[in-house]
This record gives sequence, structure tokens and C-alpha cells, in this order.
Amino acid sequence: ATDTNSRDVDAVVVGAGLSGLYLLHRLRRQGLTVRVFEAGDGVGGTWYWNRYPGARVDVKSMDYSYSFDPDLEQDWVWTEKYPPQEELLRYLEHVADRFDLYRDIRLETRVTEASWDDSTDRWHVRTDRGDQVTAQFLVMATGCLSAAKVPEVPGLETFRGRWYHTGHWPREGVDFSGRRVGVVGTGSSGVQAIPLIAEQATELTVFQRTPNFVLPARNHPIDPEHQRSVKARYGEVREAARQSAFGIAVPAPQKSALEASPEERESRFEQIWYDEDNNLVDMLTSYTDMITSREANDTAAQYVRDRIAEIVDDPEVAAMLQPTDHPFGTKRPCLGTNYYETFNLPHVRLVDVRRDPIVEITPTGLRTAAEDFEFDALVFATGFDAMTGALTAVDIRGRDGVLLREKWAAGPRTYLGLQVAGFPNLFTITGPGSPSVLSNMMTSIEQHVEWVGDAIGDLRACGLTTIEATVEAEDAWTRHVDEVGHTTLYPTANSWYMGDNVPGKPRVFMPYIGGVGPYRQRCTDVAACGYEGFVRSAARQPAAA
Ligand code: NA7
Repeated sequence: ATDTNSRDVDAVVVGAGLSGLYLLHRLRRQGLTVRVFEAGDGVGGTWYWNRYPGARVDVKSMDYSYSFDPDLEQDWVWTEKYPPQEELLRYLEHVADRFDLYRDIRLETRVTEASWDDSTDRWHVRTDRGDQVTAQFLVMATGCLSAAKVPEVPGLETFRGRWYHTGHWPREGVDFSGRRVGVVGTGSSGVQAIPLIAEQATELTVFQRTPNFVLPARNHPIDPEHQRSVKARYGEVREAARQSAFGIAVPAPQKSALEASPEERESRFEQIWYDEDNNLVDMLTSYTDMITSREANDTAAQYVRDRIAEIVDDPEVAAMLQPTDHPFGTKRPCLGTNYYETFNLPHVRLVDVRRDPIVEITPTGLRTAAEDFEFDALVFATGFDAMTGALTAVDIRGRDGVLLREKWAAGPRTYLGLQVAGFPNLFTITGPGSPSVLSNMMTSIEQHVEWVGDAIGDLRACGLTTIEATVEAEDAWTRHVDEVGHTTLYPTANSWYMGDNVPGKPRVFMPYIGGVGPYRQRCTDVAACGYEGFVRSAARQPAAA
């Protein structure tokens, strides 16, 4: 049957963010026909959706950028240490133009369903616009923090003001001038947005469930001389990032925090806190045992708590802002600009919803157990169904019609975070079981995309058609991810790394904390050993009549 909507391609890529754009470029260059589906009406993924005030990357721009094309890397000029969302989006749009990517991207189209057809060895993909496409390969480039979550509090539909989620911010922006605003959530997005919303709003109330550790971003324009010098040795900088723990080229720690004297530690932390050139990961990489020893970790945690007490005038508010329930870094640390200072402003108020829980949203605002609040606008900086949410939102059916969502009911299982047993020729970029959210996303994304491209290229070169992780390899990797996770303090915190922010989500440490460098080596070795842990097969011969 012919259907004008139907198309057969070599690969379908879901998502046109950082991963999808590079995948398209890379696979097309390998000679594949590719169709990308993107739900937004533009490319850019995270940097398309997250337009809230203050949205910025918190990995340095010169590290958080593609390295795959030396000309792009040299040509693009970054303006700031941590550029704002608009600049990152402009960069990604430039990449899409520069590599002529738009012609294979279908915008405003959401993939709803993908099923593996065993008889043809192809994926059947459907979209919310009625597209039906078949593809030999399906790559989910849907992001780790893309399925936005509004809290399950009753009454939102009755609210007469306007409400927003930071991850779905209106294109035209929002003016909070003259408005009374409530913000729920104090993760990275809340921490970035709160000081700027406070500049406009007449009254701002922040509802905090867990105080986070917020380090000063020390953002500033990039000195052109510095930019030139990084570009002159970019190859070296990138390679160091690829071999590092977190995908950022910082010196590896040399000793335990407990071996250092209190004075030595203090001066190290002080240097990190005040250094204009500091990085998000500097505290975690200051000593060898920051993420494995509670006692070591607490030296950094206490340093930050002391700074909070210094900055915040009201001791009661300072105490509310001081994290004591989780070790430093076991929930993603935040970078802020004037974050703690904002709570000194007379029109800004902090409410601890652990002590005084949110009961419902009302037509005029929000009600906690103890108090009624009136707002003209509500902002949910409440995060995402991380790592698995965007994957399980699609009906992905592997062999025998098994739904990925059901296979993962007790937690995600992958081999290397790249493949799932029973789902041949399906790849996930920065999937659960990969370093993804514990790394510089760019470093991880490029590694994944290149590995997937090579795996497909090698398969084809060998005259084979399918590649699929074995159950044994998947079991072993899933166990390994869990074991390494449990050598650290991460599982002791309630975090989205553990699925804790989504009621009913299984409590599993989802990312791989073995380090970007070692992970990369493992992936390379697996490929070099003939794709160890994968079964690769040729097309079945048509059955004899
Ligand atoms: P996060 O880091 O998940 O932060 C969400 C915040 O919202 C966090 O403070 C949550 O408290 C809070 N939250 C979530 N649900 C509720 C409810 N129901 N009531 C009160 N408070 C709630 O998301 P972000 O968007 O800030 O950052 C995501 C990532 O983007 C970030 O890590 C970087 O990688 C960039 P909780 O801590 O769960 O108690």
C-alpha cells in the first residue's frame, strides 16, 4: 500500500536537542537516511524548552560545546563563562544551519509509538501527526531531564492566575512586574530563577522542600585572550575531559579530605568558593573521598553551611536554607548568582513545606497546612521525571510486543546505558546506566553518538542487520551500576538520581558513577572485542515455501 505519510529510512532519531542534532549529522555522513522527529517547533531540546529567567548552563561554555568539528569549535565565539539560554539556543540553531540539518527534521511532531517487527527486522514508528515510518535503527535522543513534572497537588485547575513550569516556559517570556509570585522548588532551575523573579515581583514566596547546596557561579564575560588560549589547545582540553571523572578537565584529587588539616581544607574550599574560574565539580573533585565518606563530605557541606549563615541576615531563614539532610553533591549541586542574598530582601519569603506542607492550589493562590497565600502567578521549578520519563512516555515495544515501560517497572535495565535486551537496534543516548547526568552532558553525548555511529557502521560493514544486548550483559551491567552507586553516598539522599521525586517510581540509582573516562574505555573495549555482550545477526533468509 502506498501512503504519502509513510517513509522508510535507515534510522529514526527522536529529539533534536544536543544529541539528536549530532546524531543526524553523524549518521547521515555515514551514508544513512535519517528522519528526526522533534516535539518542539524548533531545535535545541533543553535550550529550547527552558526559557525561564536566569536559565543558564552550569558547565563552562568552552567545555559545554561540540568538539566533533574543529572549524565549528574554532569559529564559534562564546560570550560568557555560563551563557544564557538564548545564546545556547542560538548556537544549536547555528549548528543545525551549518550542517544543513533542518531538511531531515520534522518539527512539532511527537513520537507516540515504536514497535519492533521481527519479520522485517525494522522499527515501526508513529507520531501524533499521523506519520508512519519504518526504520532499521531507532535512536532515542530524548534527554534525561525533559519530561517536566508538576507536583501532584490538587486544585491547580481552579487557579485563576497564570502558572508556569520552568521546563515549559512561554517563548514570549513572562513579566512579573507588579505581581505576587509563588515559586515551588529550589533545585538548579529555582535557584537560577528566584533572584530574577525577585527583581520584578512585588512579593515573592519560595516554597522549599529540600534546601540545596548552592555555590556561587562567579559568571562573567569570557576574556578574549582566555578564549584564544583555550582554543589553541582545544584538542588537549577535550581529551582531558574525555578521560576525566565528570567530563570536565579539572585536576584529579590527590588525597583524602581527612588527611588534610582543617586549615588546609578551609583554604582549599575558600579558593573554590571565591575563584572566578571555579567549576561546578570543584568541591566534589577537591579530595578523593568526597562522594564516598560521610565525614570527608561533611567538611565541604559544613563550609557551605557556614557561608549561608554569613550571607543570610535572619538566622532562622539561614537555618532553613542550610542543607543538613543529605551529603554535599548527592543531590545535584546548584550554581547561583545572588541566590542566598535574595532571601535578605524584604519582599521575599521562604516557606519550608516539610514543616508546613502544601495542601492545595486555590483559585487565588496556594494553601499550606498553616496558611493561605494569595498569588497572581505560580512558578513550578519542580523538575523532571528524570532519565526514564521521556523514554517510558513513548509506547516502545520490543520483541514479542514487550513494552519498555513494563520491562522497566522495577527500574531501568540497560547494557552500558546504550541498549536494552529485547529491543534490537534501539539505542538510547545518555540513557540510565550511562554517566549522563553525572557528567558534562556534551562529553557524554558525543561519546554515545560516536559509539552508536560506529556500532551501526561496523554492523553494516560486516553485512549484519541487527544488534541487541544480551540479557546476561544487561544484568551484569545493571548490577555493576548499582554496586558502584552503592560504594558512594548518592543513594543516601532523596534525589531524582534515585527516582525519589516521582511518587511510585522505583528507588534505583540510575546514572553510572564509575567515571566518564573509565566508562568510555569500557565502551571502546566492548566494541574492540567484537561487541562483547551484544548479539549481532544477519537478516533471516526468507522461509522456504
Ligand atoms: P530539580 O533539581 O529536580 O529540582 C526540583 C525542585 O522542586 C526541588 O527543590 C524539589 O524538592 C522541588 N519539588 C519537586 N516536587 C515538589 C513538591 N511536590 N513540593 C515541593 N517541592 C517540590 O529540577 P530543576 O529543574 O531545578 O533542575 C533539573 C536539572 O536541570 C538540574 O539538576 C541540572 O542538571 C539542570 P526535593 O529536592 O525533591 O525535595
